[in-house]
Amino acid sequence: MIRFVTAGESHGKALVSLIEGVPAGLPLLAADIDTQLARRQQGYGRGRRMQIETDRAEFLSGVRAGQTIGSPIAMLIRNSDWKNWEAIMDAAPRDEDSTAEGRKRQVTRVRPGHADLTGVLKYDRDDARDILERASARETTARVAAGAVARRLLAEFGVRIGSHLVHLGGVDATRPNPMPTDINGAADGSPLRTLDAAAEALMIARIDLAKKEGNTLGGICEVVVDGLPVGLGSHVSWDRKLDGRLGAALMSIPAVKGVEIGMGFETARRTGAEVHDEIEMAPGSPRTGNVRRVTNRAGGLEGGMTSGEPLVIKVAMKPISTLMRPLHTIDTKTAAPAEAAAERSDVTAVPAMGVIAEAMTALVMADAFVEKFGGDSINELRRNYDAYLAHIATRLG
Ligand code: EPS
Repeated sequence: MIRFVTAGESHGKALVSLIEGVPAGLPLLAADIDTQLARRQQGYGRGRRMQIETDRAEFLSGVRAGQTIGSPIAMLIRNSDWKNWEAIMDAAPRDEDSTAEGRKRQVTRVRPGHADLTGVLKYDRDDARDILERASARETTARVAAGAVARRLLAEFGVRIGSHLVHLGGVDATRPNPMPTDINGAADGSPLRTLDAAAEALMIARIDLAKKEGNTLGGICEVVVDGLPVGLGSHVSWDRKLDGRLGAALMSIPAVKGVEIGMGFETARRTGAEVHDEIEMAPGSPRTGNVRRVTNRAGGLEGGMTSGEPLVIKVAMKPISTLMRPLHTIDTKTAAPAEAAAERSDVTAVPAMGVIAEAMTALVMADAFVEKFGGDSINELRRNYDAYLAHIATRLG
């Protein structure tokens, strides 16, 4: 089983990512992680914080001489902004903590749509900073670091994960047909990670307008995974079905409010003949059992298992809840009406969300891969994988 946890506050000293269950013998370099961290930092519409940070991972454990050794892999990613926040965020008690005012930069004008208010009530805090420092997009850096390890594992077996932005702030992008084979190669060259240049120009204008108006924008990204073998996941129990596992992982990304697999919600509006993918033989495709689906409206999953067709998932993100022209709220210190807190904010982070969605997808699929093929080393995993493919290839035809 591959599992991971993250730790770290947005303006704390560092972020930590701990991933466990990765077999020994996987080639892994800090550059594999840093490449993905850099991709997450791109995207038109981010604020000044992104100019402060250049995220880099340092291995603390689990990797030796460029290979995993089977033990938990811990990674440290330092926050450059820490130097500006030490007095606010340091772990040791300070004199001002016992004064009536307390530490500076307290947040009590809680933001609608954010974890601020519910967090201070639930965790019994006076300063919403204790909540927002963790309920922050910054945490997703550590997810992308863990996801980069998962992605490296899947790459050993020819699995490729890409994403592109299909909607931003009311503007739809047209999906190219055919899709480029290297989706990220094309999408990463765009400031919004979209494959439709005309839509991109409109989206950029929307972002500029929202910035001027002190507003924020949401959007939708599509994740595509190629090269998966038939039969990851299972139909037999609710918690082994991949639709559910992917849904949970992707819905846990901050500000994500919806996930669709394949045709998603649209399937409910169509007839069976318009929804289900017809099956035909495809000799010479051992990875899929020598069959294929004529269409892929199911998005690569049938009965909670991979069909061998590309996995296609859409992930919807709401607009960021820090508005520079703030919404009405209350001050939790005085209970008086107030304008919500706003210091600096991103207008949108949807392009980055696509990279985070790739990471979460990689973690779920790497877990499903290790679950199916087992093995304490990459060599053992490969033997089991090859034996499965050799068997599957003899089943039909
Ligand atoms: C964030 C607010 C902004 C974002 C930040 C998440 O940071 P700051 O409050 O320092 O201006 O830029 O995102 C990141 C730093 C990141 O790495 O994604 C928030 O409140 O969630």
